[in-house]
Amino acid sequence: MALLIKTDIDRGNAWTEALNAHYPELKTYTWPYDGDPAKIDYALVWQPPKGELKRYPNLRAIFSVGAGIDHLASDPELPPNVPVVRMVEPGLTAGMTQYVVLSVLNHHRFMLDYAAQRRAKVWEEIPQIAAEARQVGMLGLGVLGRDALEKLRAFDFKLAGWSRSPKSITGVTCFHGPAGLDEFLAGTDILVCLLPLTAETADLLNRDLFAKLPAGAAVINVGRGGQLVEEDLIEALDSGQLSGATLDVFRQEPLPEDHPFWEHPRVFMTPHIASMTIPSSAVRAVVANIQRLEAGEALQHVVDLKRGY
Ligand code: NDP
Ligand code: OXD
Repeated sequence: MALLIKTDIDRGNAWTEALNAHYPELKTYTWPYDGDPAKIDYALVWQPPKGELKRYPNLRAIFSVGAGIDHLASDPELPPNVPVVRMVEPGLTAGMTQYVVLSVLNHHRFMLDYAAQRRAKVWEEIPQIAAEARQVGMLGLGVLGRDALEKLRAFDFKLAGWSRSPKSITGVTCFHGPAGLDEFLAGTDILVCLLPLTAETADLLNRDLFAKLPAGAAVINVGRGGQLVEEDLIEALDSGQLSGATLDVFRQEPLPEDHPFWEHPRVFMTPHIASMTIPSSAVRAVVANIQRLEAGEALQHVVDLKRGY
């Protein structure tokens, strides 16, 4: 039984160590792999080169290092009959919830304004708005969106969410489908995007959508860069329709040096770190799933590639 690891940055070693510690029977190889492709049973990958995974004829499952699987779904040569498993594990969820709560509070407490005032050496109070007078709206009520909303309840915001299928979540006004979007947006003061990137969600955060939010709303995008029309965001920020944006994901990553976001005073941004998979924690989810399959049980968190998530 062998697993091939292809991750970004230098997490290869951390994954190898974690897998060896939790599952010594599983042989691990790190990419690039020049052994016999037929020996590889499993792949644990982040952004593998297109066409790479079709080289392994005996793959039994492909595990995404991240929750998003757009990096796999966009491979036209992805082996069609191999299940793709997204990352669902408590560490990744906790990291995202921390980031979302932090970002919502940043906008709620006018931190972009206070940062600007500080640069200008201005000492001035901005009248505070009560949390219960603001609605946080979550695009995407999946594993990550729901956990963030649950933790946000502690602050007394009005909470709303939008998903593809109908949902019922205590304390959250739920909307769904294209027909439910406008009403959801009309009441949302701080919009968080935690949607997967699919044909339906690409370019969703655009001029028309911003115009449907109350004037002065804030936008937090932690889904995928392909969901945001960047020039429309700049226009909405410059006109005052939006008061600020927190961005963690971009159409091009790393963000090009000459991109206007770098200098924009109403943009707070981070380099796609909202939640990072930590091998020592996430290894349990991968090992448990392989053990399930080896025991003849069904894999958990297999994505529907036709749906795109
Ligand atoms: P899930 O698959 O658990 O949830 C996805 C949610 O999006 C579901 O509620 C789904 O609706 C909804 N959705 C999908 N398509 C549509 C649509 N067309 N219209 C309305 N709602 C839709 O995903 P996760 O919560 O685990 O992750 C969400 C995304 O977060 C990932 O795909 C990834 O892109 C991003 N992410 C970003 C990270 C970062 O560091 N920036 C880290 C981790 C994830 P329904 O419930 O009806 O199916
Ligand atoms: C993910 C990510 O999808 O880090 O997990 O973007």
